[in-house]
Amino acid sequence: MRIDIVTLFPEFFASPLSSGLMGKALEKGIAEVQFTNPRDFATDKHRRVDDEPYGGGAGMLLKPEPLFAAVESLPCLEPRQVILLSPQGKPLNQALLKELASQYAQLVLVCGHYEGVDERVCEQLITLEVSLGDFVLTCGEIPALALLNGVIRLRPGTVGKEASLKAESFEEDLLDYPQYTRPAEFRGWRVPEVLLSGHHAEIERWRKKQQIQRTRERRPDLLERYERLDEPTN
Ligand code: 4G4
Repeated sequence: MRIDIVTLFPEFFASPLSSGLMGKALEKGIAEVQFTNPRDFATDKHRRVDDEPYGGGAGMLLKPEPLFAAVESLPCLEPRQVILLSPQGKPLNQALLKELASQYAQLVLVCGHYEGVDERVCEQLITLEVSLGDFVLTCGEIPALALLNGVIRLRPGTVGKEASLKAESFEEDLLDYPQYTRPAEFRGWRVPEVLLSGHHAEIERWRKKQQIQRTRERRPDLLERYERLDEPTN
């Protein structure tokens, strides 16, 4: 899989892409990441990439020409998605990550800045707008990095089987169960006895119960979906 990042700040990605499991995965060739800077495609002598919004208003917008030129300079592997990270996008979740990690030969991640991007970019260059949630950041680089991390994590060979199974547990619409490691007692708090018992069936039952209880308390919206999808279809 090829992943292109279109960004005014490619240096922003250096450390996250070389650290930890992401670094290992990219070293192994699990995905090929390339950077393209729209500023390199600005044609005026000041190499401007931003301009004022028509109709007035605060702040600046990314101009369409350098963004179109940057994306159009890339090789095109089909099938591909050209993704803009923006608060107006489709909410990112584990199911969308799984689709992006498995269905495409190329992902182009476009990072917005200032107050946003010209609408003609969203409509004619972008094939999918994605949001990390209902909040605003100064730049698209941080959500792009989160999406990239979530996609690479799902590629075979990045993490053990364990983690991909966990991703599937999220697709079940339940939060994770509580986990403990040694010591068995820490500052007077003991690890639940069932986890020390070695009874695998009982441990599974306990974990499922914890997942449901936790989801009910923290994310009733998820639990509703879980219970609906669990019902017989007749
Ligand atoms: C595109 C349009 C994504 C990109 C406007 C990006 C939050 C998210 C940006 C902007 C972002 C998110 C400057 C508002 C960059 N903020 N929720 N900022 N803004 O995924």
